[in-house]
Amino acid sequence: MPKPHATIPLAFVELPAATMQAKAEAFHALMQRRRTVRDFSDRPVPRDLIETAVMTAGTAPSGANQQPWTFVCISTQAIKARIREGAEEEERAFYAGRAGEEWLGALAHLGTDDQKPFLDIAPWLIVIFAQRWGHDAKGKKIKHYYVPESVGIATGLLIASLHQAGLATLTHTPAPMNFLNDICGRPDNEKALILLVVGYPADGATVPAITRKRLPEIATFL
Ligand code: IYR
Repeated sequence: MPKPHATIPLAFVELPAATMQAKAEAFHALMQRRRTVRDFSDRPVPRDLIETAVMTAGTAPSGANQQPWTFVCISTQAIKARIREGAEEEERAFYAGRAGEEWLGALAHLGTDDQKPFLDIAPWLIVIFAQRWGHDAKGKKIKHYYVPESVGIATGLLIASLHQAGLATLTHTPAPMNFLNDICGRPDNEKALILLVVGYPADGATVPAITRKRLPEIATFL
């Protein structure tokens, strides 16, 4: 059994109660403006911004602190074009019937189809891979714990970071996503969970007129 880590003091900053509420409200107002965008501009976004947002994602809690994520950040036009091709191939089958009537019915209101031009228009694609298992220092296979939970939290932080930095995102999930292992050069223990499209919205971009559930619909207090 490895020994527990040495400990260090927690860098905790206590805030006045009124400041806490004000900060929570300001952050809610900021996040309330986040929308999933499907019309992207080709305007470039500096790599530094993407690197910083990925470092924020990497602050997420994870099972046994295994940090079981790999973020593949793509701005190369030829690679984005291959991803678009692969995604549209899967999506054609999906919309032609593989999804089934119930699923297609559930997303009909979004107006999506098998055309994914944003995949080679937006300046960045971030493919988020979950490491289903890992390797120890000796190369022996080791189990990872709470992988989808950990990678999901990291992705949430990534989306929040990019949004607050002034960028738009789209959580895109062509199904299945195995074609991304090949294009991104990732090993078999990694599974692509989300393809995040990142950039500026196109001029005049519109989004569906949908609303968010209100507090009583999403929470109970006991
Ligand atoms: N992956 C497809 C279908 C799709 C599925 C759901 I659930 C959505 O919320 C949106 C789309 C596509 O991207 O078109």
